[in-house]
Amino acid sequence: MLEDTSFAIRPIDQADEKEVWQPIGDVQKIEGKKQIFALTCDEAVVNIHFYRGDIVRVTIDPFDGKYDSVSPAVIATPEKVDVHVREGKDGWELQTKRLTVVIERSPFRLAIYDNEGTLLVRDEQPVCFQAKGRMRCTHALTPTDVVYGLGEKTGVLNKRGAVWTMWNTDVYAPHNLETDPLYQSHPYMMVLKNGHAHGIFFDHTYKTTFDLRHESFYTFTSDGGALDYYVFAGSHPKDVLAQYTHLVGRMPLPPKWALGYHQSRYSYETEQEVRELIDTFRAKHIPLDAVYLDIHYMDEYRVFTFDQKRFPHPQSLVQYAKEQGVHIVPIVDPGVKVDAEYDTYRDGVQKDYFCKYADGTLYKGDVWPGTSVFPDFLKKKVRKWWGEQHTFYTDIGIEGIWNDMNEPSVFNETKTMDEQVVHDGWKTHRQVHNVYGMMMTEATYHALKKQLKGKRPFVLTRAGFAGIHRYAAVWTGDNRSFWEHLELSIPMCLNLGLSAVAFCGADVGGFAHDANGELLVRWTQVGAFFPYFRNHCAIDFARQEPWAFGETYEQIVKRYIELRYEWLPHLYSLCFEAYQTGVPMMRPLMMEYPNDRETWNISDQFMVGNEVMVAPVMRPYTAHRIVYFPEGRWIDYWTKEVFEGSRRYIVEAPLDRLPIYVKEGAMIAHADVKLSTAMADEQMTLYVYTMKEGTSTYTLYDDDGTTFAYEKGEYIRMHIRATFVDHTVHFDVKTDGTYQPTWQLHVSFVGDVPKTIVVNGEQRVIDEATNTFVL
Ligand code: MIG
Repeated sequence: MLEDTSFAIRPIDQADEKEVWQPIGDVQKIEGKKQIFALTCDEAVVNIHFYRGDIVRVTIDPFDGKYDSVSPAVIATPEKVDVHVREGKDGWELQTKRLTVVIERSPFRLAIYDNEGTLLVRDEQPVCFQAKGRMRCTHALTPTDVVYGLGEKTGVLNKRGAVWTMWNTDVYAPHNLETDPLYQSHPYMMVLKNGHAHGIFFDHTYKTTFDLRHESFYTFTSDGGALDYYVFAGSHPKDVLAQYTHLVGRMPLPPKWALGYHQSRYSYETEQEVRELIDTFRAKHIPLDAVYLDIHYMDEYRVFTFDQKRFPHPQSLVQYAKEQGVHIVPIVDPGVKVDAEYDTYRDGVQKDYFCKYADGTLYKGDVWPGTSVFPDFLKKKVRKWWGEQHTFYTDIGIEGIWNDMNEPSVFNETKTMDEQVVHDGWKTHRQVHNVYGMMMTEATYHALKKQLKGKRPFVLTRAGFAGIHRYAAVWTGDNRSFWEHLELSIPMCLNLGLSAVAFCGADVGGFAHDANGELLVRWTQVGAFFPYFRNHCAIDFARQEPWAFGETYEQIVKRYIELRYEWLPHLYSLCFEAYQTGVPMMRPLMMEYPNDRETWNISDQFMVGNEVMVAPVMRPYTAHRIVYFPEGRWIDYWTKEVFEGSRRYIVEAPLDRLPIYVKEGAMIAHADVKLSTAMADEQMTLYVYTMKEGTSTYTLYDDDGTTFAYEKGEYIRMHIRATFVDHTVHFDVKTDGTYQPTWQLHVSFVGDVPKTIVVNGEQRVIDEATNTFVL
C-alpha cells in the first residue's frame, strides 16, 4: 500500500507525541519585589521581571526555579521600573507605563497588553512541560497578524504558514523554500498587528521550534531548559528594534573598507593568483576593498598556517594588497587537525582546551583537515587562547577574519558534533550547540580588537545566535547561482535585519553552480544595495569575477560596483543609525509604512534607509517588473520620471538598470567613484529631490572610517532640514561631533531648482558651471 503523503505535515519533533505534555497548573502564591514577581504554581515557578517599562521577561521553570540560562544573547541589565499591582478575584494585573501583564490564577495563564490596549501575547493554552525538560507555550495570533524575524530563514518575508526550527546547520544542498534550519538561530519574532508591532524573544540555546501554521495561535517548543522569553512593547517596528537591541546590543561600526566591494573565491589558490586578481581590478579600474583567502591558503587545512609552496610570502602579499587599497581576509574554521606535530593541536591538547565526552575522551570529527578536534569555545580561557592565535594573522597586517564551519559543521550523518559532548564543565552539546559558533566569533572579534590596537576589526561569520551582530557581519552561506536564490536573498536578509543583524548579505553571483553574465549583472545590482557586498564562488564552478562573462556584462557589473561607492556616504550614515538604534540599513517597506497593508508581504522590494526604494529584476530575459509605490511621490533615480504612490506600476528595467526610486523631497549624500575606501573623499554631493512644498530631513554621518574614536564623539553629523515653500528652499544645518571631514559638501538639485536658496538664514547662489553650491 502506498502511503498518502499529500497531507503530510512536518512533525515538530518525533518524540513529541510519545511523551505526555503536562500543564504547570494553578498559581498558589505570588510574591512581588518592586519589579520582580515570583509566582509559585503547582508544577513550576514563574518569574515576571520588568527590564524596562517596555520590556518584560517571563521565565517559567518547572523544575526547581533555579534554572540558569547559559545564553550569551542578553547584555542589558534591568533598569528601575515602577510597577503598579492590582489584585482581582481571578488573578493580578501588573502595569508599567507601557505594558500591562494580566495573570490568571486558575489555571495559570498570561496576557500582555500595550498601553493602547492591544493584545500582544496571550496563553491560548496553559504552558506545558515534559519530564525530559521540554517546554511548550501556545500564544494567540489573529489571522491577519504578520510575523517577521526568526533570523536567517528561507521562504518569503512573512514567516507564517510553516514550522521553523532553530538548530545551526550547514546545508550545502540547494536551499529552497522549505530548507530549514540553516546556519543561524534567532528565536526572535516581530509581530505586526494592524500596523502595531511588538516583539518576542525566546532566549533558548536548545533546539527550538516555532509552529506558525495555525490561524489563531502559534506554538513555541524548546528541547530543554525553562521557558524564558522577553516581550517588547513596540509599537512602531523601529521601536521594537530599538527595544530588542537594547537587550541584545547593537552592531559596532564596521571599518569603512568592510562596506566596499569584496571579491572571493573558493579558492584563490596562490599568492600569484591573488596578486594578479588585484592587478586586474586595478587595470580595469574596478573598485575593490577586500579579497578573501579560502581554505587553500593553509598547509593541509591547518588553521594558523600558510602553505609554504602556494603562499610563501604572506606578509608581502598583505602589504602589496594594502598598497592597492585592498584588505586580505583569510578564512578560519574551528576544526583543528589531529596531528601530533602540529603546534595548535599539541598546545590545545596539553591545555585541555578541546571538546570532550563526559568520560574524558576527546571528541573527534571529520572536517577539511581530516580528523579534527574542536576548541571548547564555551570556556572563557579557550576563547582567550583561540583569540591569541590570531596574532599569526594580525602580525602580518591582516585586519579581517572569516569564520566558517562554526555551526559546528562536521562531515557525518548528523552534520554536527555529538550531542553527548560536554562543554565548559557539564553543559551538553545538545544545550549549547546553537551558541558554539557565536562564542568562536566573539573570541575572534575581541582578539582582533585588541591586536589591531584601536583599529576596527572586520569579522564575517556563517553560524550565529541572537546577539551575533555585536561581533560580526553575517552572510547567508552556500547559496547557488540560481535566479531563485537571488530572489530568496532579499527576504532572508530583510528578516536578518529585523532580527538585529543589520550587517548581512548573500554571496553575489551565487556560491555553487554556474553563474552567467545576466545573472551576475542582476545580482551585482542588488548586492550593491545590500549591507554586505561580496562576490563569492565555489570551486569547480564557472568563475564569476566582474569580467568573467565578457565585455558587455563587465561594463554593467563595473558600473554597479561604482554605484556602491557613490552611495557609500548614505550607507555609512545608515550604519551609524543601526549602531545607535538597531534599525537596519536594508529594510522591508513595512518598516517605513507599517500602516499600509500592501507593504506587509512584499519580499521583492526593499528600502535603503527611509526614502530610497530598490525594486530589482530577478528573472532571466526580463526587462520589466511590477513595483508597488507606497504613499507619496517617487522619482526614478535614472530617468527622473515621477510616480504617484499608493499604487503599482509596470516599470521598464533593461539589463543595465536597477530600478531605484527616491521619495520626493528626500536628500541623499553621494561620493565620487573611487577604487577603494582607502582613498579619502574630497567632495561629497547632497542630492536634493526638490518638491513644491514640505519639509524633509537627512543626517549625513562620517568619521575616520577606521578607529573607535567615533565612540568618543569624533565624528561629524550634519542634520539637514530642508523646507520648500514658494520656489524657495530653506536649509537648516546643524553639525555635531569633533571630526574634521576631508570633504566639502556640495548641493545639487534633482527636479526644479528653487529660485531662492537660503542656508541657516543666509541666501546662496548656485555656481553656474557646476550647477551646485557648497553647503
Ligand atoms: O564545506 O571553505 O559556506 O563560503 O567557500 C565547505 C570552503 C566549506 C563553506 C562556506 C563557503 C566556503 C567553503 N566552506
